[in-house]
Amino acid sequence: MIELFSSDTPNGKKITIMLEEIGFDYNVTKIDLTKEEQFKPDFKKISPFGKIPVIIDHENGKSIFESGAILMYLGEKSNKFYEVKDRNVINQWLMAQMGTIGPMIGQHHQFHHYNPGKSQFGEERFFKIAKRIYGELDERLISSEYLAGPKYTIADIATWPWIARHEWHDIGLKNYKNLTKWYLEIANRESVIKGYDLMKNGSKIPKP
Ligand SMILES: N[C@@H](CCC(=O)N[C@@H](CS)C(=O)NCC(=O)O)C(=O)O
Repeated sequence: MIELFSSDTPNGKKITIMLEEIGFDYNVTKIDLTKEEQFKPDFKKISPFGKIPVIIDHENGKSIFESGAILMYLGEKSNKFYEVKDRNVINQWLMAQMGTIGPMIGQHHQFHHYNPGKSQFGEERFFKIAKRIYGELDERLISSEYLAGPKYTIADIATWPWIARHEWHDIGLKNYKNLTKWYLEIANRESVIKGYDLMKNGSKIPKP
């Protein structure tokens, strides 16, 4: 059984989607970031930076933090969505999500969605960067069905929940035809629908 420590955020949803996709038994222990539960000493023992998501694999007692590392671990353990022969390509797109897509769109959320009017520079900068990311993903998806090639992989699972916040972005997902096609195709997967509703409160995937 996998215990997932998480909150209802894109990084959290990556892992519930993966756990649903691979069919592992899991339960979610909710970490309330608004109550600063991420800073509790017991949680910091398994998450040194005080961030969700984290898993404990109760089969072997291992704990893993960082969503990319968790996806790699679950991909290796299940032998799904992370084929050994494709790992060089998958790793590049996974790292692009971890190093660029998530952090930059995360800043766009901070300036544009949560704190509009506080910094014109921040709003403009991260709007432009987020828009550029939409364009770059759209371009990649002209020649490739999924981010890392013809197969759905952990790179798609890592990236998709960030695009699922498209309503916050105000960039106009439907203007990006290839990205929209990819987004909707993944949005229709049974496991993605289930994993998206991490809190089991009937949360529905926003369609462009
Ligand atoms: N690179 C990390 C980022 C995790 C992250 O930023 N988690 C946020 C929620 S999405 C968090 O726990 N924030 C609480 C805090 O920083 O205090 C990962 O992908 O796991």
